[in-house]
Amino acid sequence: MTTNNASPGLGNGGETHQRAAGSGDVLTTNHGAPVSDNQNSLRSGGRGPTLIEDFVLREKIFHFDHERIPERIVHARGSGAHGIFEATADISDLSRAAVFTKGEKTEVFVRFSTVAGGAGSVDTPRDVRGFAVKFYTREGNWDLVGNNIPVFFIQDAIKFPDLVHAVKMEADRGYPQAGSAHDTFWDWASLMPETTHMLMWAMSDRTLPRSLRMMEGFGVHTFKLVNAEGEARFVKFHWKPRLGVQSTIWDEALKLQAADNDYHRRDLFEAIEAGAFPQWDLGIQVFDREFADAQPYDVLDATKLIPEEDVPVRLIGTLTLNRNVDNFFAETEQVAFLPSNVVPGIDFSNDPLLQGRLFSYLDTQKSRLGTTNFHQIPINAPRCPFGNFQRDGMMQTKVPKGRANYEPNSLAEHGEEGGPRESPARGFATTNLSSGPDETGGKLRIRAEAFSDHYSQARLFYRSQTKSEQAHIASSFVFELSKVGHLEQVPPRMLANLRNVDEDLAQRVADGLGIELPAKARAAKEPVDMAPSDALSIHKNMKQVLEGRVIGVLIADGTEADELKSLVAAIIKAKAKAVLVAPKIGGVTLSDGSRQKADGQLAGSPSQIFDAVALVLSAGGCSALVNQSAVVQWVVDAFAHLKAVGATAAALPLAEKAGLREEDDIVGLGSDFIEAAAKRFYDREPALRTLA
Ligand code: HDD
Repeated sequence: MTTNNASPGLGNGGETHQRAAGSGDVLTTNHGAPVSDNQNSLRSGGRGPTLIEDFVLREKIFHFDHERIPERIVHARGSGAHGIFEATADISDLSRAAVFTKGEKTEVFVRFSTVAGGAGSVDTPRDVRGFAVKFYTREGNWDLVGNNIPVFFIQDAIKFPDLVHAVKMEADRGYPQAGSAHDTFWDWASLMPETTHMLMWAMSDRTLPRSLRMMEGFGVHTFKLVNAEGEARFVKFHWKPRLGVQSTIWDEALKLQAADNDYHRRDLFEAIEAGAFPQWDLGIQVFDREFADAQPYDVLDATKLIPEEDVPVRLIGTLTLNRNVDNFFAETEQVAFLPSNVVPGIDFSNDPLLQGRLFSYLDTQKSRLGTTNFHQIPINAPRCPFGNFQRDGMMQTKVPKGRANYEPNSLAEHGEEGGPRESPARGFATTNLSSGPDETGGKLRIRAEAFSDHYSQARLFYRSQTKSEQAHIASSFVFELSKVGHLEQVPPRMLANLRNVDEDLAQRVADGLGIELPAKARAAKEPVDMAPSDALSIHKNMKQVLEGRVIGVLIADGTEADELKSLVAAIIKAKAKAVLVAPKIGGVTLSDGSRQKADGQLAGSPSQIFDAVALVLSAGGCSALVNQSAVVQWVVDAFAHLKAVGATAAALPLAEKAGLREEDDIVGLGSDFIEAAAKRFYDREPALRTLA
């Protein structure tokens, strides 16, 4: 058969022949010539000019000069890992896709990302997170390119460039990096009422994930599932993290940016390296045309979600990330996700945002990866055989044999290879599932009337939150809008929109900014009250388990050896990680005279990188530290970030110096601490900081 389907070495979980390139004994040029000296260029005499004939030097510098490729236009900063998806339910009545066959295991590559910042920006800005999954199924690659938020800013792909221009650094000054708290974003957003629902999510703690391992993921759009009989149903995809959803709070996120630029990337890498493989369940919400017609919103509108109370999420498989990348550039940077990558049994809907994405992602790879043959890069190549008559192009690495580069052909009748043929039975076919009126008609640049309600679901989201979550949303609006220079125009326009969401919210933000509440914006369609959905709240669904968390344990000379040992054992038993922090990285001398090495030095391990802290100090250790402001700040921050603070009796003077009260604010180091460390104490917050 004459195909271009060879994908060398890919059968073995992404093992590539490229990897071998750096592993020989002898250093060579890219063309294989052994190199005798990698320290000195070729020159005339010891101090004379360098010679142009030095091909070793020229090739090395030439290659280095071209090492960078354009970063992604959005989602430039990301972290990836390999894993396995296992289908756990029989949904053959819904979809014929092999990836969903019960028991089927499919290799995956997942890349998480922030949206606005450049590739070198930090991990913890207030931002939406990308959650892109490439399934290497036996019927081709399926890419589910989603976010950690189930809705989007806009309804139509034609607005995407405006959204991205507005949110990224401003065109003239080149700042701010990785954040929406600036004029152009809020200028644009306040003029686009359809962004309001997504803004509620963006201003909530959803955009401050504690860990990539503790985020939900969503396919966002309505897709279709198609079974073997060709029957189609609508579907929304969800990823549910086994560790539960957990977020940081704003002050903590800000301090994390200073403490560790790579906070999320490091956390993911270290968890996988330690064998604590992150897991998510894949869930589906399946519904038909009848359900869609009965809703007060349009299921083709990506600014809308379907409450889980209306259509429960059914779990159908498990994703486990179990292998870090070998090479960041080759894998995480070069991976190319395409929403247009679907497989038979999964189909698109008419969502106009999705339809635009089907073009954009294929197109952008040519500019980012430089060639139409980007699918041959090992991380992108299907792991199943693939072949067609597409030929040539830059960086073609396949060597198709024979004359068959067109179809139909009758070469096989003459004893030659004829090449692959189309397969109506096995191939992908677009399936008709009417999604309601206005699907056909004259050619018009219009939006359906059903897309015109921009506020009801924003209200639904806000009213489904706890008091503390609502306060965080109001405070985020205040923070972001206070960074806007055009204070007379932009915040009032935003407040006018917010009045359609919730009057109390609008008033709180106006008060927080210290400005008058403007008249309510005229709504294209009057919002309706939807029944609150508990599933939309993080706090109402928090899993209070220690698994996957990191506990900072402060030690000093004289720390009781047994106390430390039993605390660390209890933390490990609860499947969390204990990080020993000491004034010096070389460690401390414990009460029994033994030396204990530290995992982190105090100044380099501020308490914001931990989920809870324990002060395991002797009286001597405590008095040596109690007057050091950095140590006191360590405790102040942990408490202010609503974390459990545990202490030995001898460490109480330090906790008290940090303003904590023995009775109410400090826990002993036994089982109470293990239980408390799994929580966040949101009820503590109003006494600690002013929230809008
Ligand atoms: Fe997008 C990247 C998610 C709308 C155009 N997008 C990108 C990535 C994610 C998303 C997770 C990073 C993929 C990776 O890790 O490589 N994008 C979304 C979601 C959307 C969405 C959930 C709405 C539901 N995107 C969207 C629209 C357009 C784009 C409407 C264009 C019309 N997105 C792109 C892009 C990127 C991208 C410019 C940059 C790099 C890439 O595609 O491969 O083409």
